Amino acid sequence: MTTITFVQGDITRQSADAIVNAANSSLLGGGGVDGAIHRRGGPAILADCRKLRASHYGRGLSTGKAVATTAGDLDARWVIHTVGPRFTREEDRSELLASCYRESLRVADELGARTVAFPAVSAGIYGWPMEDAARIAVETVRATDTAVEEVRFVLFDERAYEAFAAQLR
Ligand code: AR6
Repeated sequence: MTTITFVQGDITRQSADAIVNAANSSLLGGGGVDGAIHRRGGPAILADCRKLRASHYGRGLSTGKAVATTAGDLDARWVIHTVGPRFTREEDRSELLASCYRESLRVADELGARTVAFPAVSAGIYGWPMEDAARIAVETVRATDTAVEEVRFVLFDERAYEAFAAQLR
């Protein structure tokens, strides 16, 4: 039984077994939550990402996939990096966004993570409308069979928090 919780705040301040990063396929960092995770987590995360690139993801991590590294100095054991789709009105990429949540939980299960913190993947720089991003996130987690006991959505601002919390009502 997975409990879904919502908090407003900075995901890099959370304590959890795994913290999910809204990364890009290069795995080499970026802005938004990705930049924040690398800044606060320190260089060990990037070092792990570089190793993964060299060993498995020379062409980058595909959209909708997820992979784990150390969490460095964060209060977590792992960071799970997932690559959300960019939003576009020309094509429905919802399935790729849903895949980010499913794949992240699959990786969490492989690791044995019991608590996993997620940001609103794709809902920042990648432009996904927040209400739709929230619906896909919550519906997908609810429909996923996982041993993770707590999925915590960590929403950066009040608007994001409200959009996610509205999914419970
Ligand atoms: N804690 C929690 N949520 C945060 C934080 C934080 N510290 N910082 C931002 N958010 P984004 P994306 C929220 O842009 O849309 C990067 O350059 C933010 O307000 O981080 O998936 C990557 O390298 C928004 O609601 O990720 C990629 O190139 C949500 O996190 C690209 O951005 C996601 O916003 C990925 O874009």
